[in-house]
Amino acid sequence: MTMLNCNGRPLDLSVPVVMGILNVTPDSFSDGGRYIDLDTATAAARRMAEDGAAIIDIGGESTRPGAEPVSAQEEMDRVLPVIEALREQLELPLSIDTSKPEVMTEAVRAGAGMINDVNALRAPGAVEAASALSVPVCLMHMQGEPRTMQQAPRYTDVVAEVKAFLRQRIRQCEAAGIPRQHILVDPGFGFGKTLEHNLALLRGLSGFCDLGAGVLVGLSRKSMLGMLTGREAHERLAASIAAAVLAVERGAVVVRVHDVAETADALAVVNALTGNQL
Ligand code: 7PM
Repeated sequence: MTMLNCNGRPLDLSVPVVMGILNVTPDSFSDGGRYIDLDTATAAARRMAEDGAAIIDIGGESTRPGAEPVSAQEEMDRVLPVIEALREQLELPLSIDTSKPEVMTEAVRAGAGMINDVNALRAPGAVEAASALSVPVCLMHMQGEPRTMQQAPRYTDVVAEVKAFLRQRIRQCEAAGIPRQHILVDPGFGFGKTLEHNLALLRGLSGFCDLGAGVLVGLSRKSMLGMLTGREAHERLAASIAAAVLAVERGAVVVRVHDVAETADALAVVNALTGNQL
């Protein structure tokens, strides 16, 4: 797994790395209306690369709890220009955050080197599309759908159930020709989970390592950290770093974050003390 080939760009996962989040939705890099300001969006990505990101995750569909779905065309209009520009401007791999097979295909054609799917390639045609594209994929667990998933999340044993789901998705992907070395898994913090469920998953994260796929986590600024600290999203940096450090200590190899520089510094310290002498 250590070295991934992301559409011709290497991603070295022999040490834990930072994935920077680039949301290209009208509420982020908007020009005041419904269009994305390309220069502002690409400048943010260049900054994340300078700050130590190993990969940048580009998303044009809002997957937050309660979000309304957007069309494939709308998603492509948002992300493709950004991917095309960043492919030229940066050397690091880019990831496309989408659940739609047609967006996956066009994004990889434009230069994306990884597929990050909060729906774990469950959409019709998604596994086949990802397999044909020959890029690494991240399979995330979600209970329910974004619009309603936080209404009444229920599990008997959240760690066992999320793990069983990911094991089954890995099997489906392998059956469609995606090699296991190309698969990352993600317990999906906040996606159809209460605070107790999220804490159980973080506590039990090391158990996900024996799925035979690298573990990716997204904890940055999430509402579980708001519940623990009483802070608003923009005040959750310290909590986010603590969560990232704990996740890496429990075996995560990719941490998806908003605050790249600060998280990269934290991981530099963790990485210096990791291995057989921790
Ligand atoms: C509001 C609430 C806006 C939550 C955005 C979000 C993950 C992801 C997201 C994750 C993977 C966020 C989420 N979260 N992809 N996409 N793992 N693989 O905090 O945890 O960015 S959207």
